[in-house]
Amino acid sequence: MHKLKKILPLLFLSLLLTSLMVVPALAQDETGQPGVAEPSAPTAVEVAPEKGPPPPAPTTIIYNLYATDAFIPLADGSAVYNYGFVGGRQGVPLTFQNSVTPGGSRAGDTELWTSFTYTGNGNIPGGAPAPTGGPVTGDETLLLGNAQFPAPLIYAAVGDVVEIRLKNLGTTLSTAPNDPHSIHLHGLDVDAANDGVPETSVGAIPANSGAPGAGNVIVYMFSPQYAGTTMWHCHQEADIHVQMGMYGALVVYSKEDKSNQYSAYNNGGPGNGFGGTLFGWKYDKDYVLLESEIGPAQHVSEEISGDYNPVDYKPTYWFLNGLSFPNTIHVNLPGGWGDWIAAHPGYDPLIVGSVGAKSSDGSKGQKVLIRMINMGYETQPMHMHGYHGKVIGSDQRAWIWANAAAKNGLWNKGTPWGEGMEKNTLTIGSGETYEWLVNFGLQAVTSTYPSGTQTRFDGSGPQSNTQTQFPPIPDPSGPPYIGGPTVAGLVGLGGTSQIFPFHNHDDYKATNNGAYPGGMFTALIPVP
Ligand SMILES: [Cu+2]
Repeated sequence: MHKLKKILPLLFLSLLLTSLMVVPALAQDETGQPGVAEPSAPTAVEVAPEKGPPPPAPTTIIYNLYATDAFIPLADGSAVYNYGFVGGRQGVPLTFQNSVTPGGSRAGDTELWTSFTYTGNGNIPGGAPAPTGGPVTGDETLLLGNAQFPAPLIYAAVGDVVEIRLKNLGTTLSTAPNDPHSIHLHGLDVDAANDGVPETSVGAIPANSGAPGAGNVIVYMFSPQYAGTTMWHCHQEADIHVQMGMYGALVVYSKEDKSNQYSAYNNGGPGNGFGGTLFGWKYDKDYVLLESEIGPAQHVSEEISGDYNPVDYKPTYWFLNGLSFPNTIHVNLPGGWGDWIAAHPGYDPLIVGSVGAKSSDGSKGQKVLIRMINMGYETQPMHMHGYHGKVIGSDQRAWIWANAAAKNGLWNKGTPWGEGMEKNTLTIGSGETYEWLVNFGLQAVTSTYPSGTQTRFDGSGPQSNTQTQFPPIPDPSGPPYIGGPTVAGLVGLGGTSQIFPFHNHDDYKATNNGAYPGGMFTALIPVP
């Protein structure tokens, strides 16, 4: 909470209203008629075609979400105080990670807790409860103090009507400020009423401090027009609340995508392997990869309602989907990987694709769509080994210009692999998204040196590993040598001998508070 900022919203609003007063004059064209069309309905769906059957009724999808706080476990065993959200789709069984109990010491007023006690997951079989006005009641008490990091993933399809109900449960830590919260639907082109910026939209929701009363539940609605990848976050004192962890991924599927069709056998959303089509490209499975980082000093300051200057930002932990290496590759998580992914569906950061499977586009090798989202405050150069991913879009729009359409029609057939906007390193700024499509058929599951090409040393120095006039290696009677590795057959994880790092190329960000490897580091794994 900013102390000084309490007066700023009023100042901002008065400036805004002053500037709006000149708009009608500017909007007149030469005929004196208003140059601005009537605003369309905020939740309009696709316009009916002139001929043919009427469009199907839009599906209404409800998310019941709650704002609160929690202590979050980090990969090096420390714990951080966060604000965040918990909840999910109405009617879908809800599993959430309970706040850990911080322990150990805090060396200074900028340091995190050095240890924690893991307290497992909570469950609500009937799904996230519909928020009630007034005090925290019923199943809502299970969610209080258990904010998730990242926030629950939201997904829907083009043309759906999405209703997000948000209740502010408040904080459990008595020393922390009991701040208002909001939801900003970043990149969804919603109208101002659903924009979630307290200074320009419906005000943020004050915390429920125990007294009965309305005003602590707010409903946002939107109907996405474009398939793509986006994000949502709190916009109350964004310099604080975003840093404190109040953000999540938001995926809009094409209407016919199987990944959007929730059922008993399909949990829906990213990571389920049902695939779909985006910007004309078919993909077999999709992953969300949400980049962010934290500077501990601000979290410690919020914990005690201290004063913190946000320009003193100094991050020391970096995350992919809220996890740092080695947790990103399912290792060392408190409670194990099963516990974590059950509480964070759609957020698996370990990317696996089949080399030999037939793709939905008819070719060999799975096409895996990585949905890059940067919700941190820094710019991140993310680098994949072993592949060049094809950038097919960014910020909810297709990049047709970057993957020139084949001659036989715009976008009916995309640029072949090996051409177009293919990159191994993608620099993503704060607030940006990219769709990065990887063809797993371009690597094998085995990794071998061709016969006779091992590195060798003949006494006068190292020799090229392509020379063949030397004895085979190993040859105990020959010259001394440095033998290179011989790799053959299927070894290692999941029947593959190939594991490709996928990491932040600002390599100090592949650490946990300076300990390498850690941070923004995961892997691409081709499997048979
Ligand atoms: Cu907030």
